[in-house]
Amino acid sequence: MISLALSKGRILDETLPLLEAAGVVASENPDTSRKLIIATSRPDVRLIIVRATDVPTYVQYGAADLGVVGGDVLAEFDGSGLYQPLDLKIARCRLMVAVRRGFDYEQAVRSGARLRVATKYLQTAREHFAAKGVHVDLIKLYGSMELAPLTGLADAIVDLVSTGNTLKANNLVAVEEIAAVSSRLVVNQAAYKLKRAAIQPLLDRLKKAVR
Ligand code: PRT
Ligand code: MG
Repeated sequence: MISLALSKGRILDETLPLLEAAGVVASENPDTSRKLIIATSRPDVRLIIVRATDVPTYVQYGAADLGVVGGDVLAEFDGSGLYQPLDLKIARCRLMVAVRRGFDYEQAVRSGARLRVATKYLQTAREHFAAKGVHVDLIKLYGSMELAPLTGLADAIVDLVSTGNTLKANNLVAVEEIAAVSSRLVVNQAAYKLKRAAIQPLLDRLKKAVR
């Protein structure tokens, strides 16, 4: 049996067509089903539905053999034992620094003032500002980062942007790109060795589906 960990929402929505192209069809719609383990048209492949940030953990411990996870989540994950053999090029977005419209970010950076930055991406944000030589106080949030500059909690946020509509609706502007983000297939290293005969053909078909 091969288990593939996925999160509901955009990753699931964009992974299902790739899986179908690779010959794996979910036996029911995971978006509407309350089941957390979903069978597929392949008796040896099942889907496990977990929170996006939990995907690497399931794969690290081998509770799932494979997973689909955003590069943003992987960059923050400090576990080990994951192969990343394939960029699925789905759920694409950009990790950006954003501020309230009218806040002079360039000036704040030039002046050497300490910036307060709210984000759920502490590790990535820390590395980014350290590389730029900007002093920051990072504030960890778990969601709705856009609210932080509007309420005075922070001068800036580090968050994902896809259409830009959320920033616009909240009178924020992106001032810097940190990274382009897409979702990748991750594989438990031990499973890759032990179940190679089953995993490798699936990987090859997914690779084709991505192209
Ligand atoms: O939402 P939840 O708390 O349940 O979990 P999650 O946010 O971890 O999961 P989910 O499904 O929202 O995101 C899963 C993955 O999708 C992320 O890890 C990213 O790799 C990827 N992805 C792609 C995005 C976006 N695009 C995106 N736009 N994840 C989140 N967003 C959010 C962003 O944080 C911001 O609040 O959408 C808002 C901005 O969108 P636009 O279109 O208005 O710019
Ligand atoms: Mg979300």
